[in-house]
Amino acid sequence: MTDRAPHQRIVVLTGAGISAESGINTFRDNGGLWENHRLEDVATPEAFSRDPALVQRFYNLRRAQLNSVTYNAAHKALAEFERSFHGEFLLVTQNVDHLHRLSGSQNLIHMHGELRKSRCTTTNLVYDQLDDIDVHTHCDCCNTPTLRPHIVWFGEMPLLMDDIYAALEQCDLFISIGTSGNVYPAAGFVEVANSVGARTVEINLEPSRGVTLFHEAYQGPASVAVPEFLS
Ligand code: BJW
Repeated sequence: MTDRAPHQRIVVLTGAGISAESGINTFRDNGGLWENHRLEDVATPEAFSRDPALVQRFYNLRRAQLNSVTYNAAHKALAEFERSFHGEFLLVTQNVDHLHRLSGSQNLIHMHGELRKSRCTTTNLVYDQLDDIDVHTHCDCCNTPTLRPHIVWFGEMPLLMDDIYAALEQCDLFISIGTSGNVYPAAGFVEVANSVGARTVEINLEPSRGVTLFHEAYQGPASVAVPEFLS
């Protein structure tokens, strides 16, 4: 980033594209996750009420996949940048994997939840969850089989939105990495950043659906384009 100096408050949004080179499928590309499952069958609260075993199986498989993947050069570049940056830095990820945390990112919001967590549907208490959940798994808080994946499904409110909007409303640089811009409210963050006069930058394999909303756009694999942009 040639003119890093003027930026004091940076918000970065990441999506599935940043983890693609770590071996985690994206959602909407060829071979993406939704190809084998209808969205409505697995990623809505209604789906979970209708067939909790199917939904748990889908997430158990994805949770297990996390054991064999690690972060790539794009995650690492963001973590290193955060460590060396003296202003305010917030990384908001739509991803439910743990690769940003593993690479050392600190000020991090998982707005769509985390695969390695579960939540009690009665008390809303959140638990670390490294193993499978099945429909009989009990939570510790009320000891009933009411655990669900700690994932934000369609129709549910993403997490920590007040904190995210507060950062966006003050940022002077917004960078969107590896997201197709299909899912709201994340797809609208660029407009909030634009409205406060921030510089807005997209880094993606191809121009996203909302590319024209950004001041600058760079195309390429995240593992190359992100370190290059941040250097
Ligand atoms: C690379 C690369 C490489 C590949 N390098 N790049 C009509 C209009 C507007 C909104 C709505 C509407 N109808 C319904 C809604 C709301 C709905 C929504 O947006 N629906 C759309 C489908 C239209 N949204 C919601 O329901 C959200 N809640 C909500 O809105 O609450 C109300 C509210 C209002 C206002 C403020 C606050 C709240 C909840 C959304 C929950 C999303 N959940 C999911 C599933 C999680 C569960 C799971 O993981 O199984 O989250 S959907 C799925 O999409 C997942 C992702 O986080 C999300 C975004 O996908 P992402 O990351 O962009 O992935 P892809 O695959 O789409 O794109 C990857 C990109 O990477 C591509 O562009 C590639 O080119 C690129 N790429 N390789 C760089 N190597």
